[in-house]
Amino acid sequence: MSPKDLVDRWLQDHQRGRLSRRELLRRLSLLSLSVPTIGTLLACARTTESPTAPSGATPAAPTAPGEGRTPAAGTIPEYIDRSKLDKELHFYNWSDYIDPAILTEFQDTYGVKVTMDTYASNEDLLAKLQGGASGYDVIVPSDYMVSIMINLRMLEPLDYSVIKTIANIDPENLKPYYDPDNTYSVPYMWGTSGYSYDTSALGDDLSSWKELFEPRPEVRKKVVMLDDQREVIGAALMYLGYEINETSDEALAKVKALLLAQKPYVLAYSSQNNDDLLVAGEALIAHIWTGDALLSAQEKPSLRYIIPVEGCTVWQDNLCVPKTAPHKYTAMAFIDFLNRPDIAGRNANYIMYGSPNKAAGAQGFIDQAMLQNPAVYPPPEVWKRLQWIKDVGEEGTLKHDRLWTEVKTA
Ligand code: N2P
Repeated sequence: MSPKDLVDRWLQDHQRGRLSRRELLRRLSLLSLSVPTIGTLLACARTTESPTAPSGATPAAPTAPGEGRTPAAGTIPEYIDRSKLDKELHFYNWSDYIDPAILTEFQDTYGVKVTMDTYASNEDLLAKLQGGASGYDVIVPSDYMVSIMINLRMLEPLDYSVIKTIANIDPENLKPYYDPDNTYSVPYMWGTSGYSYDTSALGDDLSSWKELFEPRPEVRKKVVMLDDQREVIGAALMYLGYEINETSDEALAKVKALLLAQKPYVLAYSSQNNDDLLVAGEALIAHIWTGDALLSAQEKPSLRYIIPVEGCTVWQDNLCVPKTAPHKYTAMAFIDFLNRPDIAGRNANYIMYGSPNKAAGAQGFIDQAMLQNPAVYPPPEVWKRLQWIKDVGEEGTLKHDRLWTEVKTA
């Protein structure tokens, strides 16, 4: 079967509901098609999907001055100097973390070819950059990784004469602890790291991390943990009653014992396939990020995402420009584009994460179902049990690295 026939068949399967959007995307990316080709294919696929755009064709007027920088689709804002735009941009992003049609739209509008590579953890991103990868223009580190990269002088100050759409970001999400003046980072998406489980197999009342760390017999070998050292160590620390940035030898010894005892029951440590394993029924419980949890629940409605009673991490991922970026001005223009309310809203609906873009919500670009979903936007009483991962310094990081290696290689 030719690649074109294969793609046609996948599109048909997708339109008939036999292939998820996520799986379609994954298969298309394996074919090494260019971003615009994938975008076009997905756009075709979408025309027959139920619309994700907000109901009511005309978005409401902006609610406050400063909110509402929404240039007409297909135009470059007047404050962007076109003569400074390069022909290409390299984007290094988490996997499944942008609607590919948005990349196509940027490419078509700005005449910039976007190439995207993906990573699965903050530590992978850091290692890649420290290993000498100098071609990336825009990266998406989480909160604590922004702190680490600022300290290592790896980030370029952002140019707010270009990123004017910063005005669309909720002040609540700006001036974060890790970059108090947003000198180096603009919030992209945020979420939590709880777990999803199959209610059809396990009932409705699971609530503790115990279900993963000391699983009941029917769940053994059906547990998936994120492949992420700060997330897994953090969850174990919380389960044991510590705070997630604890680095004392005593606490970490207990974490190690817990993770080693859990390991025989773990089917996989995976941040990219945890949702697929749940949907396929190979896993019954998985440590997971909000958006991946919601996307998999669309495919398998018996899946439920919870924030455990002991609490879990909350994080905010950010658009940043490495000091080594070859196309810095274009990187700033791309970040400006991603913060347009219509673009940010479409993106949040597609990847199903919490959006810091207040204007996108106010102008009706984020689905009501998302805005009202307590799994995406937790109520105040749940917020009380959320904790931010912080940079634990060189010594703390070394201890975490060692612990994680010991668990993974055991
Ligand atoms: C989405 C990646 C989420 C990022 N697959 C978690 N910080």
